[in-house]
Amino acid sequence: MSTPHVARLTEIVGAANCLTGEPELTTYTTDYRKLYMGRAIAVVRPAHTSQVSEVMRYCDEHRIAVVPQGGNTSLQGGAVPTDAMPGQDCIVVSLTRLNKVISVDPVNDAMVVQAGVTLAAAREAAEAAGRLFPLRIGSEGSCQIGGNLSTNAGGTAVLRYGNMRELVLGLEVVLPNGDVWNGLRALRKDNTGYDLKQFFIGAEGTLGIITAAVLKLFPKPRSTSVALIGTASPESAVELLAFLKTRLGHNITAFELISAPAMKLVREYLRDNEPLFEAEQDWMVLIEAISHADQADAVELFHAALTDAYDSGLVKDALLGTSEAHARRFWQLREEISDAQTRTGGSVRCDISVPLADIPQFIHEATARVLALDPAIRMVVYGHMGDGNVHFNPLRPGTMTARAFSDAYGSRIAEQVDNVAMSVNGSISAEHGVGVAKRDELLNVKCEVELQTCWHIKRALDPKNLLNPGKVLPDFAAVFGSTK
Ligand code: LAC
Ligand code: ZN
Repeated sequence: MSTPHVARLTEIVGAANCLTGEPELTTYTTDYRKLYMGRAIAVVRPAHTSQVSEVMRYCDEHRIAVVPQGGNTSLQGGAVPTDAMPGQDCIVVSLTRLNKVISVDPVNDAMVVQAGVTLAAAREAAEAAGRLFPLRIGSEGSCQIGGNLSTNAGGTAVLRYGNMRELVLGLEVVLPNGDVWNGLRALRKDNTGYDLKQFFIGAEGTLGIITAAVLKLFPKPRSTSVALIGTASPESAVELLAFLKTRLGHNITAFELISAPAMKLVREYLRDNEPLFEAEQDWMVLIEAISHADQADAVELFHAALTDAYDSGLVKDALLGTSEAHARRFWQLREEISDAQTRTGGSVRCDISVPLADIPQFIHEATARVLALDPAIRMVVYGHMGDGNVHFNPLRPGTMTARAFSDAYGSRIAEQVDNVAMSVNGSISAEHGVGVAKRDELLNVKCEVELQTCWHIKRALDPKNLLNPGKVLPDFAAVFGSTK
């Protein structure tokens, strides 16, 4: 379909990159779990920042809504159109072609990449220069740096290196009116006023389109030790982490909790029939520690700490990642849980965080509430325990269809679990963002002052509400109690 808008957008990016036909449109307007979908008149794939700017300026003039999209791996429906603005034209702007690593500077420990560079490609570019870019998430082959920034991605190395927000020195952003802000500074100290880049990080594309970033690099560890351990309970896992911190300090990179049903599910999905632990373990933790010492010294320290933990009863059994293959298997078992769930269908995904010490209470209370609904629900519980972040994802009983489960329990489970998290001062979205999935719940968990301030920022930057409308912020009228 060629409308005047499509014709003009085609002039900017070329016919091959202004997609209006099927199946392309549906590919970009549907999230990868196929839970969220909306309509767009076109998918536009600019080749560089000035094209993003031209597209945005045109959309501003004509009040066309713009949904920025990276690798389309959002779990919250944040990167596809909704029908938030009925009757308004909408386009998806895919950043996929902005895929260049511009420079890597191992002296300043920084690299400049465009937004469409995949996380895996960014990590490889750092590695090639003898450095580490530490963000690590399961979707690294498809997710893109722009999306990682826009959602303030977390993952399995936050314990040591922080979230994406802490891994950025500078940004380039196209604003809703098409202006380009070049903030690609590579400074570790810069107190010249508001830290503007932080507004765009975690804003899920509602304030501007991130087109490039300066990322922080780190020394590559000389050695890495991995173990999969069995532990009696979430309580002993919390104690174990505290113990290991005293022994290994800041060098624990990952401390990932896995419940028995989560492990069972992922092993079935991967068809992993190799023996694991001798006895069934109710709770497991994947632990990774790095060191800048020699491998032999680092391993000795790691094993000595685990042996002492075993002697004091915090560890029931330990599988040491003594070879690359072992370590890879343990990591695969952890990282594929999410896809195993997607493939199985019928889970309620709650991405909560609570203060570390409250994790056991949260898990017990939330589990009791879910099992009270139906004791056959499978308690797929896993996540980044070292950050207080639990993916608490009850899975349908084997005898129930995904649809029947979601209809019967979906919203009740999410509400109950989120209530328990809030009762211990937690968050209902630790790392997956808000998108549309969690948007309206913010009305219950954030105060009026905070939500109104967020809307003031949104209005200042995007007065026509063109960028990713209907995402992140609850409806203006609901926040202000009127439509003024
Ligand atoms: C994970 C994703 C779902 O931790 O956040 O596997
Ligand atoms: Zn996660």
